[in-house]
Amino acid sequence: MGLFLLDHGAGNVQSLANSLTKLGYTDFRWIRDAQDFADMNAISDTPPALIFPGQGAFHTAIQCLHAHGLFEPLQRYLDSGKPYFGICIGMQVLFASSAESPGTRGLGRIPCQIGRFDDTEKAVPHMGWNSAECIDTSDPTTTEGVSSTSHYYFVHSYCAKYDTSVAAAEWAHSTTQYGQEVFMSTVRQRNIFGTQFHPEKSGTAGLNILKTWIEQSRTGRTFAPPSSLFRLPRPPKPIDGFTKRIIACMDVRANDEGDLVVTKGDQYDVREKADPSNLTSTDTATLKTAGAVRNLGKPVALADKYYASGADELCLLNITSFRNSPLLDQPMLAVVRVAAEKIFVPLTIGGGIKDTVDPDGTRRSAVEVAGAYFRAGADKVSIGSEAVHAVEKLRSANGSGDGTSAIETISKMYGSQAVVVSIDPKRVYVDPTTYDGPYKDELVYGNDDGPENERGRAWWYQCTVSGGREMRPVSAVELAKGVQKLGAGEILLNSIDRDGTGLGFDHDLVLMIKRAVSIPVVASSGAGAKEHFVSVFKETNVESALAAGIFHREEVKIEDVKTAMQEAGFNTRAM
Ligand code: 1PR
Repeated sequence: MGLFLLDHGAGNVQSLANSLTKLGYTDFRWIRDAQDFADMNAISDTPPALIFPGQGAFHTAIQCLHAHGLFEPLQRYLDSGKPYFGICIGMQVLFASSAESPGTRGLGRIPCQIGRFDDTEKAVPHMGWNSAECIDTSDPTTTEGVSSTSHYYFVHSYCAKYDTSVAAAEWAHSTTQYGQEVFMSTVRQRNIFGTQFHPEKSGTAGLNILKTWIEQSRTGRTFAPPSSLFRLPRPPKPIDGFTKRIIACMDVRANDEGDLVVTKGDQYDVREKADPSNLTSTDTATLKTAGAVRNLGKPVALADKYYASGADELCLLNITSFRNSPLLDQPMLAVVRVAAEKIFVPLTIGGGIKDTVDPDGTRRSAVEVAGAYFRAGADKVSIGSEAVHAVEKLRSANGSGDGTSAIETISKMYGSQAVVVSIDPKRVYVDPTTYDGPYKDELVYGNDDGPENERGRAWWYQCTVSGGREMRPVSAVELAKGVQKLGAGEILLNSIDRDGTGLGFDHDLVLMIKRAVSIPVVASSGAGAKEHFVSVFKETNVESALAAGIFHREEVKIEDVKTAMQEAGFNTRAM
């Protein structure tokens, strides 16, 4: 069997290539234009099998298929009866149309329209790990390796609702519940199979699906005609398998020797401090390390370790990107490339996602910089300082984006699910009896049972840029609302006051931002114990929580956090 991957030009296809390499299928070829399709039979001495991976907007995918001359050859390929596996957008294009792009016609294989998730009672996009339950489990050769005891990684705002009264339900192979909505998580009929989730980002469970499909395609599938495949779909079981995500974050920068290391700050200060009470005039070792950048390990080795111990997602932040960071000189690109070859859960890369200029004077747009990270294997990019500047501009333009910000250009090209905004808020303490500033409605009052330095005080959350070095006249709430409007798909919510303190997440801040937006939020900064994860999930209903220091110093293991969450009744991802 010849294995082919369709690259329509606007998706992250590197992750799939890495997964296949990991599984030992290194002899795949890319299909990028009509000629590649025409050559398919000639260059393959055995029957072909085609995978179409991708993410992003429906109209972008269809437009790209047309623009590269791929639409008609793909239709003919599907007609030929040869095996096809569509992933995420590669599954959605099989449908007649999508509410995401009225007027754009899909491949029309599945006779219904893709709809949007309802965001009144849950965050949209549906981002994270969920279960998938096969409609018919009686014949193990038709499950394609999809197991109801596993979790798979989803990231999408539009879905094929599961409705047994319409003909499209014949295509349902497995269903998934998100909130109160049930949708088709996999479709299958004759030679065509598709997953709404990303098997290439779903750890071992996802790799198993890819392997099962390739092996079945290789040994020759027998495809029953549609009529005999049709079984009356039974009503889906109301199982909400959606899990809370645990994210391990690595702040990366060059140390004083020029080596790229994972560091970790206290309230964003990443340099070792000398404890004067321990210093003597002869204590040269302590004097030497004082002021040095803290070194907690190598980025790829740590990423590998966290993947193996069950992290649901990993985040790599280049924390010195506020300096000039030309695309040609981004050491993080190499880190991402190597990490993505070993890690099969989502990878977010942040720092320096902005318009930049190479040393030779070549201008690089933020979308080009992001594209370089996606091609290296990143799944999402995280934008910090530029997001603040974009919302300031949005405010001065009376709330309308002009389409030029990094958030807008990247989400248009790669989909909003690929754009995370990292917020670095810092508390501004005020006297509530005299405060007359614009953020009166956003004041928070310290609890009597909270940390000592907060009791009896009031504050609002001000946004910063350049890693907390500069305060900007924007509140965290204003920023969150603004970036959602501009097209961000997720918020990574840090807290400079809590970072590295181990006091627990800032629940007031998390609740405030959760209420302000309908996109998923990641609670970050301050985790000091496994109980802190349980309490932030219980008290704020946030979708995911991130920690750095306690994982790097091995004070708490990811496995321990997940056990505590299960004991508290939360769904967690099965490895
Ligand atoms: O502004 O788009 O170039 O992005 C820069 C990125 O680098 C931003 O995401 C910003 O948050 C991050 N950053 C910049 N300086 C620092 C610093 O620490 N000096 N790190 C920094 C932000 C915060 C979290 C940390 C959590 C959890 N780090 O990443 O991992 O607070 O820590 P904890 O569990 O140990 O408390 P741009």
